Amino acid sequence: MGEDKILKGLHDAIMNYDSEAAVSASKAAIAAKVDPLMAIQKGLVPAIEEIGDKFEKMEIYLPELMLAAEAMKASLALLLPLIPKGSKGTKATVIIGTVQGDVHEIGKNIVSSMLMAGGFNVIDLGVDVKTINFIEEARKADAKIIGASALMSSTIGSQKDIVDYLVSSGDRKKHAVLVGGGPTTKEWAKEIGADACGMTAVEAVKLATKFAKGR
Ligand code: B12
Repeated sequence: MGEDKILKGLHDAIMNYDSEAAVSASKAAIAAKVDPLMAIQKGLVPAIEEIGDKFEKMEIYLPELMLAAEAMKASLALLLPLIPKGSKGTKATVIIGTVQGDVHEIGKNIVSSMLMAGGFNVIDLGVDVKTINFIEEARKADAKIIGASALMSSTIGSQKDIVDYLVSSGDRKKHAVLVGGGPTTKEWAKEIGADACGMTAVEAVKLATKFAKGR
C-alpha cells in the first residue's frame, strides 16, 4: 500500500471514530515502514484537529469526541513506541505533565516520546497534575526543565501558577519552564514569565535542547 493511502487510512479511522480501523491502519503503516512521527503528524493529528473543529461548531458532541480520542489513542499505542529512544538521560531530566483540571494527554504524550527520542530523561507525571507536584518532582529529580501542557483556556492559568510558585519559593533559576498545548502562545509564555512556548513536539525538543544546561 502506498504512503498516501496509509496516511488517508489513519486519517479516516479517526474521522469515523473507528478504533479497529485505526489499529489496522497503524499496522499497515508499520508494515510499510512509514516513519511513525510522520504517520502521527500527517495522518492522525490533522484528523483529531478536524474533530475538534466539528466539536466547536457543535456538528458533533462529546460522545463522538471521546470515540475519536479512543481511536487516536489506539493508534498512538502502536506508533509512539516505535519512535526510537535516544541514549537515556544523556541530555537532562524533564518533568512533564498536563496541568490540574485538564485530562488532555495526546499531545503531551507525543512530546514525551519525542523528548525521550532526543535523549532526555523524561519523567511523565500524567494528566491533571497539581502545581505542587510539578515543583516537588522537579526538585527531587533536579530537573533542568518543567514542561506543562494545557489544552483549555480554563486551565492555562495553572501554567502561570507553576512559574509564580517557582518565583515565590526562590527556585525560579533552577528550572526552565516550557509551556504548550492548544490555547498557549508565545505571547502567553512571555506574559506569565515562562521560558518558552512550543507549538509542536519537534519544537519542544529544540527548546528542551536549548535549556538542557539550565536557564
Ligand atoms: C481529543 C480531545 C479530547 C479528548 C482527550 C483525550 C485524551 N486522553 O487526551 C476528550 C474527549 C477526553 C476531551 C475532553 C474534553 N474536551 Co477536548 N479536545 C480534544 C481535541 C479534539 C484534540 C486534542 C488533541 O489531542 N490534539 C492533538 C495534539 C497532538 O495536539 P496538542 O495537544 O495541541 O499538542 C501538540 C502541541 O500543542 C504541542 N504541545 C502539547 N503539549 C505540550 C507541552 C509542552 C511543554 C510543549 C513544549 C509543547 C506541547 O505539541 C503537541 C504535539 O505536536 C481538542 C481540539 C483541538 N484542536 O485541540 C479538544 C478541546 C481541547 N477540548 C475541549 C473541551 C471543551 C473539552 C471538554 C471540556 C468537553 C466537555 N464538555 O466535557 C472536556 C474536558 C475534559 C478535561 N477536564 O480536561 C475544547 C477546549 C476549548 C478551550 N479553548 O478551552 C477543545 C479545543 C475543542 C473545541 N474546539 O471546543 N477532549
